[in-house]
Amino acid sequence: MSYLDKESHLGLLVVTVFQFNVHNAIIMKSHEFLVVLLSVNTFKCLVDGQSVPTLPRLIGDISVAAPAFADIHESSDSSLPYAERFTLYLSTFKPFQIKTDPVLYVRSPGRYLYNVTNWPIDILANSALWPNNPDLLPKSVVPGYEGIVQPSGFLVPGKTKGQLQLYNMNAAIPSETEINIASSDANYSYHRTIWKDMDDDGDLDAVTARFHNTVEEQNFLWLENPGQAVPGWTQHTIYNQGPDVHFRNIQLNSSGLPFDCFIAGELWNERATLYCIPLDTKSGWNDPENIIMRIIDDTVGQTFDMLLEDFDNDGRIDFLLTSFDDRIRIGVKSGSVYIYEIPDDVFFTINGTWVRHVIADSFVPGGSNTMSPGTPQSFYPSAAYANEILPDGRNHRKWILVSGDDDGKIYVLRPTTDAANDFTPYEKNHSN
Ligand SMILES: [Ca+2]
Ligand SMILES: [Ca+2]
Ligand SMILES: [Ca+2]
Repeated sequence: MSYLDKESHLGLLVVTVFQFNVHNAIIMKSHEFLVVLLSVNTFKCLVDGQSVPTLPRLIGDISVAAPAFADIHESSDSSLPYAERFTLYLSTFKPFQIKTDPVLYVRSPGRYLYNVTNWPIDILANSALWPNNPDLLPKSVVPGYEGIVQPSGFLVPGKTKGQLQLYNMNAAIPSETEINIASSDANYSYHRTIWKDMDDDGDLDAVTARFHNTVEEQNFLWLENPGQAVPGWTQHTIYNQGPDVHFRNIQLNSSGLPFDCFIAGELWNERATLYCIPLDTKSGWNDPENIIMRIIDDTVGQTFDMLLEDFDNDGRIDFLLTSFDDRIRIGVKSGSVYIYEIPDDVFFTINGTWVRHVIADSFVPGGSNTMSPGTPQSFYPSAAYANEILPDGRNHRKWILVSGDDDGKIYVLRPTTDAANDFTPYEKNHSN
């Protein structure tokens, strides 16, 4: 969610929905690229127990073949006019075609909020097999580069050789700046990159997770930033057979001591996990002896994506997880969105319980060997609502947008209260 039009406080939510069969790679139906607009004019303040309009208003949809992941990134160049700082990225993939899939982009999407039928969509590149979520490449990671890192690859035959491609979006022709920093490996699927200085030399390295040959191998690793725009960065393993798709970095405490941690949703191991090292160890993440691992939850099925944010505004970061339970719970297999309260002592089972709350459930995908829900994103429905201060001095709680993934819907999860420490289920609305 970004506020792309400052004058009228219009925001843009971009969601793609797609359906694929995890094991047989069968596309279930045709696809749409949906653009959803929210406005303060149509938004009404939420009141406990009172029915108020909550669905975002659809301003249009744009046909794109096989859309997959979408994201909007903001340039750090504050000299640009506000609307021109944003770029929208959209990855696509076609499982049955053993060839590369285009990544698309739209510059300054805020300029076209009232004219979605004429969006100037360009092809950024067509050199990756099964491109996944376009992650931010901030300025200063690689000299002269600011743009995206595009991870790719999946388990579908012919699409397993993924890459981590950097693009400098400030270049006149961004595709000409393409660099695959994971070019020195053979056959892995990548989904996420987090930029973090892993060797304490002052530059940001690429922390990522990957898998190979479906369930046979997963690696959590980092790629060493060589300080220049070159391919094939040196790879360092952090942990094997653990994180494989999505993860986040966070600082946590246990017994009053600070730890640097990654929380992971391990799709193939079907568990949410915690990996930590004591802060300020000299050898850091490069000495396996430093790493303490804990399973947070292995009872919720195929864990997928996550957020680490303070969802109830009590000053403590919470852990939101989407997961698809492949056991039959409600007559059919279904997925849920959970929020876990992160304990003070993350490694202890008595004082360190990760209290789990189901904030939305009954996500039922179509077909077999499918999943739902997918990627979550928090947002405020308007700038005015985001800036409003409650009587106790806190802000409103954020709403959560969730892709239904294989069920083809878009969901808005709205907290039914602004109270802290209250994780009763959110109001769940969907697009169709
Ligand atoms: Ca470094
Ligand atoms: Ca370095
Ligand atoms: Ca909290």
